[in-house]
Amino acid sequence: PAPRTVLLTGAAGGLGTLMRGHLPAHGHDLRLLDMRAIDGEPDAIVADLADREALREAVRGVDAVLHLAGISLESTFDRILKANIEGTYNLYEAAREEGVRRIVFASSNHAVGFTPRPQGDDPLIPVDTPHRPDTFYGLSKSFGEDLAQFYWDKHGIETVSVRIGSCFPEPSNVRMLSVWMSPADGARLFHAALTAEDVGHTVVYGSSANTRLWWDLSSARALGYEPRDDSERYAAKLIAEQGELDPGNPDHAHLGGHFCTRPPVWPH
Ligand code: NAI
Ligand code: 15L
Repeated sequence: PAPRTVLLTGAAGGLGTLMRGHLPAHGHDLRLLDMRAIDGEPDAIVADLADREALREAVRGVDAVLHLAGISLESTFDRILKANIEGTYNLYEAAREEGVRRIVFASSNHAVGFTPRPQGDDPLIPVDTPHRPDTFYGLSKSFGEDLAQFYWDKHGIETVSVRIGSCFPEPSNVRMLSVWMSPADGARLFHAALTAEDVGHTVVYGSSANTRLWWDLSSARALGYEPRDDSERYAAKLIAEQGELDPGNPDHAHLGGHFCTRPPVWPH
C-alpha cells in the first residue's frame, strides 16, 4: 500500500524521537510538528498547539494524526490546561475543519492511575474501568479521551486513545515490568491504531505482552496489534536492585505508582 501521510505532533520529544525512528518502516510518511526545533529536521513544523492557524495548515492533507505533543508529566493546572486541554481541543478543531478522519491520541495510564493494581489472581484491569486520574496531568488525559468520544459521536472523527504505560528503551523500575511498552511494540501498536478500519473511538492500553501485565490488551489486539516483547528479561536485575513491589507501600498500590502520592504542583 502507498505510504500514509501522518502528522506526528510532539516529534521532538522522547516518544516522538523513538517513533521517528520506527514508524517509517511501517509505511508511514511523517510530517513533524513540535514547539521545539529538531536537529537535522529542517522541514519540521515549529508551532505551539495554541496556534490554531498553524495547526490547520499542519493537518491539511494528512491521512491521520499521531498526537503526542503536550506536557508529559505533572505540572501546574494552568500549564496543563493550555498545552493538553486547550491544545488537544485546538488539534481536533483543526482536524474537523480540514477533514482529517483519524487521530491516535497519546492518553496515559494516569487517566486511570488511582485504580488499585491487580495483585495475585486479581483480574486484569479492563479498558472500561472508570476514569480515576491521579494528577492534573492524568485529568487532562481523561479529558482527551472524552474529547475523542465527543468528536466521534458529533463529527465522525475516529480516534484510538492509547493509555500508554511507560515507553522507554528499557524498563528502569519494578513497576515498569508491568507497564512497559518497548519502542518496537509502541510502533506496532501505533501502526495498528493508525490503520485499523472502523475504530470509532476505541480505548486501548499501550504496553508490551509483559509477564507481569496489569491490564487487558484485548482491545489493542482487536486492532491487529501483536506485541512481541516482554519486560521479563529485565526482571531479575531490577528486582535484585530494588526488591519486589511492596503491597504496604502507597507508591506501589495503584496503576499510577508514585503519581498518586506526590503532592500537587501549585503555581509559584
Ligand atoms: P516529552 O515531554 O518527551 O515530549 C512531549 C513533546 O511535546 C515535547 O517535544 C514538547 O516540546 C512538545 N510539546 C509540549 N507542549 C507543546 C505545545 N504546547 N505545543 C507543541 N508542542 C508541545 O514526552 P514523551 O514521553 O515523548 O510523551 C509523548 C506523549 O505521550 C505525551 O502526550 C505523553 O503524555 C504521552 N505519554 C508518554 C508516556 C511515555 O512512557 N513516554 C506514557 C504515557 C503517556
Ligand atoms: C506517563 O504518562 C509519562 O508521560 C511518562 O513519562 C511516564 O512517567 C509514564 O507515564 C509512567 O507511568 O511510567
